Order: sequence, then structure tokens, then C-alpha cells
Amino acid sequence: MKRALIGAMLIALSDAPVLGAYWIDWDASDWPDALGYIRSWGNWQGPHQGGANRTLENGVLTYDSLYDSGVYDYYYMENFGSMDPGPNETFTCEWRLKVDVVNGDGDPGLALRSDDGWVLAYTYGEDHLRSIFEGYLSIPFEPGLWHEYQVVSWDMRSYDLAIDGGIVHHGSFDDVMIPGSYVAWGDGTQGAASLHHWDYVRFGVVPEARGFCLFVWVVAWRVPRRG
Ligand SMILES: [Ca+2]
Repeated sequence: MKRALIGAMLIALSDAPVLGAYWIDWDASDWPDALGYIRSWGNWQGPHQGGANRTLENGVLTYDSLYDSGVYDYYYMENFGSMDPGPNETFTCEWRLKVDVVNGDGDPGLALRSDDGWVLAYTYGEDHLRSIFEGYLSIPFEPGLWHEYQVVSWDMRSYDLAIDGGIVHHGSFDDVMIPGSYVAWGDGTQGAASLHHWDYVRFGVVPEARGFCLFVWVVAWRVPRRG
């Protein structure tokens, strides 16, 4: 079973305890490719052109696409097994992100899609994030600082978002009818540019109270937007 394989992989790759059904923990000690993430990047000239200037130093992955708003550059993982929680389980996705500069409507982001095609996607400005599939709802945060974000869902229909440990939003996934587990994060917008940093992205299903991350904004974000 894929889930078991992922669990075994995690035990092999991480010193962190494996919680619950599965737990995929990228902590910026290595490139996300090492955990099975796939990089997608390009610019207006097409896929595999350009890309962000990326550095992995001191446990932080930095994306700098300020030189070209046409750049998108993100990691995704899809169809890796059942993402959704079962009875008495919760899905959790946690990430630590610092946004320095965004030129445009939102460039860094994270997206999740459940096994049966319910999605959640955030795009970040410098002092707020917006939930793409909740009418671009804007949620503020203090600019210029690292923040810890956590999504927790029990059913992949509704969820709670916490920033730095405090719940700031009770939200909903949206049904895009494209089934298959999916998680993505990085520079997700073609038509906006940014400088931002990731410390960790981790997600999985655990007993009781955790969340999950899914990648649906891929489609939405690839649509050219005005910078
Ligand atoms: Ca971009």
C-alpha cells in the first residue's frame, strides 16, 4: 500500500517520529526532490525556462523570482496514496514561511487537494494571504516576519487555519472534481514575482487533530495574471 511505503520512506529519511497513518516532513535539510516532490517551473517562454533563483542554506529554501514576473517555480506531490483522514483521524498541513517581497496580487503559495477532489489553495502577498477557492478571502498577518501556518481538517470539507498557534479562520474546501491527492507549494503564480523563504512543509494524517495540504492552485495560478 502506498501509504505504508511512504511511511517507511519517512522513517528512513527523517529522525522525526512518524505520526499516525502517514507524515511527510520536509524540513529544508535537503531539496524537496529527496522526499519525492516534483519541481515544476517555467516562464512566458514555456516550461523549464527561467525559474526562480533558488538557494538552500542553513535549513531555509529561498525563492527569488523578482527578475521576471513570468516565472513560476513550485514543488508538487500527487497521487501518493490516500491523503484523507479516516474515523478518529485528522489531516494536518503545517508550514513556516517568510514573505519579503511580492510584486503582484500574490505569488508564493500552497495548495491541497483531497482524494476526491476537494481543494484549498492560498496565495501570499506581503502582509496577507488569500484563499483562492473561498472567494479570495483575505487573511492578514504581520509582514516581514516568519510565521507558522497550520491547516487541520477532519473531513476534507471544512478546516481550521492557525497562524502562530492561534486559529484565524474556519474555512471550507471547494470541489473541483479533479480527484487524486495533491500537495504543492512554492512560487505558484505566473504574472507575479516574489522573494520568500520556506523553513518546513509537513503534512499527513494523524490520530485526533492534524491537517493536510493539497495542490489545486496549479491550474488557477498558471492562468496569466496582471503583475
Ligand atoms: Ca511567480
